[in-house]
Amino acid sequence: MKKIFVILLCLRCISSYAEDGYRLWLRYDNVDDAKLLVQYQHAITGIQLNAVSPTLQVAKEELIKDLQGLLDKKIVEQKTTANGTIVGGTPASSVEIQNFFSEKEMDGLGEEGFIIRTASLESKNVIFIAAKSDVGVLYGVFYFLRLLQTHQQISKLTITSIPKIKLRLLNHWDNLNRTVERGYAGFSIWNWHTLPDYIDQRYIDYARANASIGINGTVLTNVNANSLVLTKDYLIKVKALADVFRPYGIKVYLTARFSSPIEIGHLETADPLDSAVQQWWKQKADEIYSYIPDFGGFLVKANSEGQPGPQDYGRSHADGSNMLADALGPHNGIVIWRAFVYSHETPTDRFKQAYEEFKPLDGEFRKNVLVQVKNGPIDFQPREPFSPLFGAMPQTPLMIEFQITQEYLGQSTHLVYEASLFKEVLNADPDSYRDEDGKGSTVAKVIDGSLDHHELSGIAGVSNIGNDINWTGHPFGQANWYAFGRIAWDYNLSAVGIADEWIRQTFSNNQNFVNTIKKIMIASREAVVNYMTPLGLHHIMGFGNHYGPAPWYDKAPRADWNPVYFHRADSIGIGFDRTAAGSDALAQYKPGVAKQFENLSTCPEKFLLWFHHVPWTYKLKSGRNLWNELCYKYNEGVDTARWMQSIWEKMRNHVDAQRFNEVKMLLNIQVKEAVWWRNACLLYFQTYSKMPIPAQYEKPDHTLEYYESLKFPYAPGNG
Ligand code: GCW
Repeated sequence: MKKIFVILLCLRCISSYAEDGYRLWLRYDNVDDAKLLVQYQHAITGIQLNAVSPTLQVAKEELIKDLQGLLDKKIVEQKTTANGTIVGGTPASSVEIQNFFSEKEMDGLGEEGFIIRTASLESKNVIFIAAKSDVGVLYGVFYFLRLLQTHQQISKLTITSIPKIKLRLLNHWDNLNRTVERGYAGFSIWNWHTLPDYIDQRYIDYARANASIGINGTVLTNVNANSLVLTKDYLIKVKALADVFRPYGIKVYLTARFSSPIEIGHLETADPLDSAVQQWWKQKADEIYSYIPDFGGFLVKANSEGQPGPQDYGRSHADGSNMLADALGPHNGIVIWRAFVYSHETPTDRFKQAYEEFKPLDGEFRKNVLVQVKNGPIDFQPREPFSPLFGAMPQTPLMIEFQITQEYLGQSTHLVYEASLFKEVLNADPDSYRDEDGKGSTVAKVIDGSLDHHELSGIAGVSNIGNDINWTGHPFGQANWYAFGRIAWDYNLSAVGIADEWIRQTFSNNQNFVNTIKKIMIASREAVVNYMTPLGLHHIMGFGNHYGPAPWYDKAPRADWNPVYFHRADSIGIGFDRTAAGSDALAQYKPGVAKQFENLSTCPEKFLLWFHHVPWTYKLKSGRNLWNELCYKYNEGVDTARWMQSIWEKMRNHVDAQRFNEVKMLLNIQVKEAVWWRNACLLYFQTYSKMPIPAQYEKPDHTLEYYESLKFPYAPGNG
């Protein structure tokens, strides 16, 4: 007995000291504030949750297990309601809930919302976690657990929470051979080889983590798709994953390679207007639904970067997506068709191509098609203005696609908190965005369907998850996964507020620690913009692997893959003229936005070089000329990275040794690379500006030739 006790004690020591990050924000360790712990222990005496479905079973197990961890006491099931009972369920599973809540109140919660409320039931103080649907209860349970993990008061709770956006999806760019395109956290977590017979515990923990933040769908495979995943051998594996995820409210989606009828169906064409092709997809859909009755649908990248598509047959994106939509429609499946297209042949500004391609198709898509648009017009740069498509297709439900994986944001070695980026786009230009609708017509309201009255609505994040022990490579990468889910549920949450909850759950509730780390996280997004692409520079990274700076690069097989195409530096100035005098991309925005951006003096300086070719001597608001401002910004970025590094050093006592050291080493890399970006970019741009780097700034410690000579043949993420 004594021996067992000692072993248990040791296990606890290990788990509280050797933190490898695997537990994410779902740690549920003892509440370490003694006073609060006693309060919680009194407030919660047991649970009543009738586990009549797999989802309610999961909710109940989660509640029992996690409360036990948090409260350091055994959580019992109470047959009769007592003071401190948590009463969880739906009107169908719980008489108490059916009696207490009106039908109207429950209906108002929709398919996923929930209520958490302290109330008096037969003169006992209880805590209700109630929903109309089982998954709503699960979401409520996770929300409630979060309150305890973040040390909130729970004596008077009146919470009603309903997601604003219907489809909240992760997009995995995972290949069947387990490499991950733009994945920086190891290999794919889907072990296709051992599926369907072996269910890795990670699949279950993945589902828990997603459910805890309200993510309700996952696209398992890369948009650069492999048609094999649609063969029976793989569909059986997909079914096994769908079965694991179902209780957690997560639907499975697949990417559909447009040429599949040829590759695996042995047809001669994939023409969407060919009846044999249409029939093939119908049968394929029937087959998929025979395995996975709640299959979500297809995500498609077509006629983009070499992928096959309807244009190969002279058909439009609408023809292609509608054909798939017709196959999935009878099963309530949907098609998510990506607008990330730009063609080899088209010589126009790449910025303009998605809009030119898709805007004319507005109104031509089936009801079960969503068009998925990247947040910005180019490609997930550290900062992009919002895509003009968000104002241009009122008859089509548009999904927004963010990239959680940090392809252009330091990959998995830089601490960059992306909530600020997500929020910036979703809140974009409320006043001027849509003149006819006036104030408040934000991108978020396009996305949630409210502005144009769409039933379907969706938001996607390209996953940063891999099989690294801590899931995301960088311990702070977890915060971006977390923030994506939280914002997808409620885009009104603030970046600071989300950081606050994440830090408390992931590390510690120590107020000093929480406040300090929040500052780092919030500063980190602007820092990466500054040390990589200040003032609206974009797409100046290394070719292929997208690692490190390469503003000089001009050897890509197509012009619009070259950094020089985007920055256009010359002896006069730098930046891409997208006004009427240049590519006129600005004309794609509503007049209010276009007007603001086209005028050099009203264009926000953060977007300056996105829209203007600006003379080196042009005076900015700071009083500095453009060259000096560039020097200033690059140095500011480096300074912020160093500041983050020094602040983290002071946090040693608040963090377990393992994660402390991991973050410390990564911050060292981040600082090194920030310096590299600054030096390489300034030295290169200086060859055009011909102006000195002002004396107050650190001088580059290498030559431009040195930076240009660096090669990284095995940098990760190329898939
Ligand atoms: O950002 C670019 C990436 C490609 C990616 C593509 C896309 C999946 O560099 O790796 O391909 O965008 O979004 O389709």
